[in-house]
Amino acid sequence: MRSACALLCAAFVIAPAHAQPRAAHRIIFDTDFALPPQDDGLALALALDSPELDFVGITTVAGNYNVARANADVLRMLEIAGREEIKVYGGASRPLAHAKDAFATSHYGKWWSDEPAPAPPGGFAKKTLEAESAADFIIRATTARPGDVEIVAIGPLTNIATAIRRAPAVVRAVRRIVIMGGAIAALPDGAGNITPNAEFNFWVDPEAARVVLRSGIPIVLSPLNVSMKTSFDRDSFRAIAASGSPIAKMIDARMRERYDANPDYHPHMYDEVAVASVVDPTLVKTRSMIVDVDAAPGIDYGVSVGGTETWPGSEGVATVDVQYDIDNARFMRLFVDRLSHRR
Ligand SMILES: [Ca+2]
Repeated sequence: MRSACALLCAAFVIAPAHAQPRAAHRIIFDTDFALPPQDDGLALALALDSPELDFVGITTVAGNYNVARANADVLRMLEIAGREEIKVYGGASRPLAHAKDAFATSHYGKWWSDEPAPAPPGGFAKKTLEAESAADFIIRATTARPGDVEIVAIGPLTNIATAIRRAPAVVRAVRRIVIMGGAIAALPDGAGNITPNAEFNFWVDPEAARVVLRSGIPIVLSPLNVSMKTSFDRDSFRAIAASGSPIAKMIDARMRERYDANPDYHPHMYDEVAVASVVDPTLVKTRSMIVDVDAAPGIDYGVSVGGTETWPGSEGVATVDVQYDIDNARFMRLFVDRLSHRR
């Protein structure tokens, strides 16, 4: 009996019945968050339902709305999902240099705004932000375990650029950054979505995008070229809505009107692709390219430029992995299955 007990006890210590396999990716989720239908909200839903991902923390940044809205919405989403254990660190309320102007205030995004956040559905969360800033958290979490932490960056890159400037050791410590940002004119579907050639996240903070792309950290770029090949159709929406989880109910309540009004409604997916490509890299095709961002004031402010060979002005620019194609049917199957808790 004694020896049997000793064996059982040893087995319990080594492999308790409730032990989970270690997630393949430990991530910091950096986001200009708002609840669905915004893509950040849908991307977080996908990430929360993907056991391949282990959240080191969530960091917020101004972009689609101001950082107050990002904080309020992400804290509430974690409560709805029952994931209050994930810590949230408030980030930059303004880009590094981009100033508010008439174009910004009359076009998409409220990164320049000081408005208080509206109450999310169900009211403001009881959960609160951590005291530490997003940039300081990124520095602490990445340098504590060099080579361990990946950043999934789906908003303007202000927090990450600030962390790099404040603590250059971050560059060697971050395993890689997967960025939703940019549009590559040299590849199909490479037009911009805020100015003719600039993608929104890079345009909000071109200086930050330039710092991050030139940092030397391994980078995967998920640009508009791949977003433009996706669609979230009504059948996929209905499958998620029918699953009845708290997050699915919230998505249903906030998106049903759009699908009811137009059966052909099929928005593109942006941040969701970045998350999905971490979960299953075979969903996308990727090529190596030299990519930089124009941060000079003028017609190309915030425009990403990518090429396969150096050209005058590109000397010393980093080479990154650029996603340029996606299997949308398989991507949407993953998205629907995860949000419907079928896996
Ligand atoms: Ca975003």
